[in-house]
Amino acid sequence: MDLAGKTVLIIGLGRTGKSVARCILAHGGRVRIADSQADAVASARAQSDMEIRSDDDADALLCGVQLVIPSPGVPAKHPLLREAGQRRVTVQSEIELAYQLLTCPVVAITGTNGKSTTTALLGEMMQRSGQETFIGGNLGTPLIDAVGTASAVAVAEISSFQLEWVEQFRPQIGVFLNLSEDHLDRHGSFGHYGQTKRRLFARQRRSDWVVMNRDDASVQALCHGLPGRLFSFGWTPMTGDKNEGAWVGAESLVLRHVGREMHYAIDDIPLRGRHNIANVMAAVSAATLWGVPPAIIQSVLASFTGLPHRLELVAEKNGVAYINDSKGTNIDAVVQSLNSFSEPVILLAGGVEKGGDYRPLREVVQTKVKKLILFGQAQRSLRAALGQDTETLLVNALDEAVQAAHRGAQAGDIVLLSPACASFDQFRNYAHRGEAFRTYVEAL
Ligand code: UMA
Repeated sequence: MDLAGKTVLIIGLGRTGKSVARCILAHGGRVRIADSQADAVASARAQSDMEIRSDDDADALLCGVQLVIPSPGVPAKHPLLREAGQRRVTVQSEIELAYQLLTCPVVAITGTNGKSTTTALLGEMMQRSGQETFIGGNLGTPLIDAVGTASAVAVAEISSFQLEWVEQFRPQIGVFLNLSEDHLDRHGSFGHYGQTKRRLFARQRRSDWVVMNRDDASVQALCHGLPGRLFSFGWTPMTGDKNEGAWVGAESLVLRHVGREMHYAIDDIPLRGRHNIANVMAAVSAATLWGVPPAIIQSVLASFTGLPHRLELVAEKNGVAYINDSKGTNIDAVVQSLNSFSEPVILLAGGVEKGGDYRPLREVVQTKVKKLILFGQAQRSLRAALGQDTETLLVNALDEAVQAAHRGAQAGDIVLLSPACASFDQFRNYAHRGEAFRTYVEAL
């Protein structure tokens, strides 16, 4: 992709937009940026000599533009994207542009839950094997930041939002972790959400790998007919010596590849929950296919303690553990998190709904949750769906939720923030919500 002299319109002035702007300028292109937030536009204009405008004047914004890069948070129905389509201006996602400019191979991880943990784990394995490894994507640092670095490989978490405008994007290894209802407000239906995820693998070649969760029926169905080679992980052993894959044996994680069987101790992995063992299987599979030596894989497994905001122990007070799982932003993530505990749980949930069906939470709430404390916009729908299954309390905000949990908790209980919703009604993002939870807990 030759950007020299081209005028590129970036939609969104967040992390992605800023990184894309830097990259285009570095490649000799001209940048125009549009954002829907008037105050963000005004303050950015004051600090930059780039052309930054509000997003309401399509004619002015698209005039002379050869390429449009929407940020992941910008939906395909955005008027500027529709107008760009009518004018036949090329639209590409940030990861597509990054892929076209990168000189190193990409390993990409997608799925509904566990992406960040798997990306961080796999990235560390590759890094420790001595390869200069970029680790980022939806995880936080946009993939385009890898362009122009000395990275030998880029390991990227990829969301469905980032896959809406890809054409050539082709990871040498793509990992498909799982699929459950999420982002239906954006994608319209579960079917469309799944098909968008599938685009990560659509351009792979026969020599590339698809690492897939064979226990997930939706993932299996979507992997049917892909061009890459399949390598699967799951809970049940693979039968027949010739079948390659990863599974959990009596005492260890077993991986069979090119006639070798490798065994990894899993009892001492410091990650909580069955879902995390699936993430570990995925990371170990991809690392093995990449050629990371088994000794390095084992040593990373023994030392990896997980990421912030995912089942993160914040404090223990009077025998009560306070756990920050602010990244539990969809229903299945909360089911998995609750299933990680045998102790009684006081669950703090709420925020902005994403269009999923809360019923899959009912059984686990009945068996694990002694009290449900609900806050934010979704609190009434959550109460309608789950209120009959356990004692339920509605509060205005997270600080009140933490205080109410503290009053009702006994030694041996878990207070878990795992909201099942997005954070944007009361917080900047899930990390901001998790940090607020930590602050409120520390103040108890
Ligand atoms: N904006 C508009 N018009 C719109 C929507 C947004 O102008 O219609 C503007 C906003 O005013 C704001 C900017 O766009 O100024 C924000 O862009 P963005 O929402 O795409 O956010 P970024 O800061 O670029 O962060 C994005 C990802 N955000 C989303 O997908 C919503 C980050 O994932 C990611 O870490 C980052 O790129 C780097 O790759 C966050 C996320 O919530 C963590 N992801 C979802 C998830 O994990 O479930 C997919």
